[in-house]
Amino acid sequence: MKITRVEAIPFAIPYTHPLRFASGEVRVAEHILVRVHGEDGVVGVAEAPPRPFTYGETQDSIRSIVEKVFAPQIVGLDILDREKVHTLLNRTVGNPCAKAAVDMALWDVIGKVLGQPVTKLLGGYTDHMRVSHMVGFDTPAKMVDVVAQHKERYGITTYKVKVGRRPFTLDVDVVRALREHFGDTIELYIDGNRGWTASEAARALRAMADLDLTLAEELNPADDVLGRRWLVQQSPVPFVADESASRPGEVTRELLGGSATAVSIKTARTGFTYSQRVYFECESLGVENVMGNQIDGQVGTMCTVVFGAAYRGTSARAGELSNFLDMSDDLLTEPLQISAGTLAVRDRPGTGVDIDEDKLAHYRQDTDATLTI
Ligand code: MUC
Ligand code: MG
Repeated sequence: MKITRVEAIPFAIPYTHPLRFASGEVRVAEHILVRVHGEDGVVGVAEAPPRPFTYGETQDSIRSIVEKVFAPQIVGLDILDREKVHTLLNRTVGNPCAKAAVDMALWDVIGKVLGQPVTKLLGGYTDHMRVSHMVGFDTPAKMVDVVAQHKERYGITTYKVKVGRRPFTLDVDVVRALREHFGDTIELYIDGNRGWTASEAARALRAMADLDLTLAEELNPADDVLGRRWLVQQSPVPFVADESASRPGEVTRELLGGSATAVSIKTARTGFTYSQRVYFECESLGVENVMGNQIDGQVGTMCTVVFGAAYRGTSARAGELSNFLDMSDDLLTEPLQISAGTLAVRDRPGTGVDIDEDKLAHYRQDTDATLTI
């Protein structure tokens, strides 16, 4: 079956609780819905969340590269010729979220055509994941409130706390307040989004030594090559590469260079195809993974759990699957449900999401229909 058409539809949905972190802030989900059409009217969907502060992509750049460069390259190819598709996409450097969305929408088409859930085509290890919730910058009292609400309402017991502020004691106070309030009923780990220097991060880790953190992510810039290695050597917990390892080659470089000891896999930037390559690479090297969140909406979150549930290693830890809860609405006919701290995959062909066309019509921003392919 051939690919007949690729659409890139910009939409905007406000957050009820904006997320603030060291490298930026998200108040409105200004994402792109990518649809890949196959013959016989089969349509696959995926979501691209632009993160200019991480990859340099914007909503306009994603839309433009998908419509003007990627669509003409892949229309006419067979849906199973994924290596040809990626060879063509990789003629353009960068643009990870745009490429990932095309890849995942294509996998959705493949699953629908084969009548199989994509999670089974990928690996089929389990049908759900435990959920980890990301908590953005705020005061200790407000962050305790956020955790209390998510624990009570959704049963979530793993939390990633955003750190990287100055002075670092602002964040240490938050983590301490969370540990004191919730005791050992929650798992806590931290993500600095490159906000601290190596020496600030080292002091912060020492100040939190008694707080039983399980992971530390991107506490300082990976470009501070020697500072990063020095920090990783003294980290008492696995040091997670997130934005510093957004493709397989970077994963190799960061791990072999001693600049990370665990890797965040984000389907939003490596799709299913390259997330598989990152996962297999980590598995071969004996390196742990966490399924990360690119502040995804529900389409993107479903893709994350579809991938994470597919493998033993990616489902071992709680995945970051809940930040869509902070959005005022979404695009699915059946919204995702987190209960007892878990999110399940759906036993249906493809990735298991159906777009509510009325909602898409309401939130889409391309009123000029001539701009879509
Ligand atoms: C994360 O893990 O860093 C925040 C910025 C970004 O690029 O992703 C999010 C979450
Ligand atoms: Mg991160």
